[in-house]
Amino acid sequence: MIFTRIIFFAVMMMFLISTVACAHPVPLRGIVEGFYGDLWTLQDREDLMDFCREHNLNAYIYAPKNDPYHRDKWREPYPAEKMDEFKKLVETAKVNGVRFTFAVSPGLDLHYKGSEAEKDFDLLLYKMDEMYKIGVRSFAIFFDDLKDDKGRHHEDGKKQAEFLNRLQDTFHKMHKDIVPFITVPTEYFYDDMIDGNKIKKYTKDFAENLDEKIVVLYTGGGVVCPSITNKNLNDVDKIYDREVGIWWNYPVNDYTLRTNGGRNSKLALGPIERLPSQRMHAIFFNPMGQVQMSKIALATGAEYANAPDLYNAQTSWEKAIEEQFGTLAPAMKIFASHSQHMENSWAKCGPSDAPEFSLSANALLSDLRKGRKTDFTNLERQISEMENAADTLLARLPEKYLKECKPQLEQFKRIAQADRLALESLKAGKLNPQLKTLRAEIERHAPYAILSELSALKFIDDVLAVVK
Ligand code: 14T
Repeated sequence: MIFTRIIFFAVMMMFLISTVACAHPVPLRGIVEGFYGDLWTLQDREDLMDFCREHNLNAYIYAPKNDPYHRDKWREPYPAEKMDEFKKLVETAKVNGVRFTFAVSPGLDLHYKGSEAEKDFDLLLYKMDEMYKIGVRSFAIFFDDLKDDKGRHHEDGKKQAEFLNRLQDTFHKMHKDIVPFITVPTEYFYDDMIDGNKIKKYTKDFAENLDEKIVVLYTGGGVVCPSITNKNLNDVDKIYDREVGIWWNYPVNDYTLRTNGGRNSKLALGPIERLPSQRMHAIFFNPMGQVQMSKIALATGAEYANAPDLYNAQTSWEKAIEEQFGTLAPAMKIFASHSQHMENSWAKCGPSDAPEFSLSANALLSDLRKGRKTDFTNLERQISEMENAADTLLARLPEKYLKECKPQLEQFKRIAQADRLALESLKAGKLNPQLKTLRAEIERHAPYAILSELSALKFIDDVLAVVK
């Protein structure tokens, strides 16, 4: 009797698990090397292929904006030594179970009419055929970022779609074993596809004429945006009359200030979050130039893409850091928690930086303002942990990581030290003059390294505003 009950219970549980939270991986899931700035090296990419296998990611798109042969000089064929590199990479991808997609962005000056158009068509076909010869079976044509100085574009959706259809048809007649093309429209974020409640002409034309097999990627409501809901995704599925895919612009940081020796000043070290649980055709994460530091977000993205409805950003983030940093994980969690949120005038993505710190800091300041009993110990503990974390990481982080985050770690240490001086000044009711010097020092390094703007960094300025 008890035995049958156990069996019954087990079967019910399995049924519940399989219906309520069934893991349905996104069919195409991986990384798009699609950022501006210095390109990754062959070594970086091969390392990433390993990472993809380990994390069950099955796709990679080659689309670095600053590869001249990808965009600015797309008509020119790759030199022989570049083709050798591609050959190696395509083999590595295959060995690791990763679908390699070769992308071209011809939109800057592509011709759609007349003999010029025929020439362009043949050049593109030639370029793709060279890639076919070294084993590539998946291709993408991107039409993003074609706006002029006034933020307007002059693209014709119908012509683009017809061009793509014809290119795919012709290429498919040459090679039966290619998979459907992938594309990014010129209007690639939702707010740009609609005008009030009307679908804009370009998007309507592109969507209506595009071969139904072609995979369309879009970035969400904006280029870099905080979330995509199931409804958001559905709206775009409807426009394109297919299951579209997502090009997710996190942890990419190419839009933050670039004075850090060609690298960018803020690192996106948080988890992927706020993405749909509903079915989608594909998801590609656009990473940072800092390839190793990208792996925190990418590992969480992989968990998400493998089981969108089971995903928990916080636990996945902790697990990613533990796997990647071992004994240094506790220190890395503290540092990374201060460098998650990416925001400027047009971009916004990622969890708030160090929410616990800002909560404690704001509570402390408001207690002081209201003349209430204040507790300094909580913030004191957090600041000590920050200083220790910075020292530990600066001393013990392997070179491959340090190379990508040293300016930010040093800045983190300065901020923690300034936070300590700020707290002491608050306690004493009198400004420690060293705080101003250190604040100026932080400002001097800000173009190279920025973090915790609204949390640990803000606390310094908040204190400077109240203690004289
Ligand atoms: F293809 C698109 F989905 C896309 O995201 N395109 C670019 C991408 O290459 C870049 O890495 C990303 C983040 O900066 O955003 C797009 O590029 C932009 C978009 C802008 F609105 C760069 C500057 C902008 F002002």
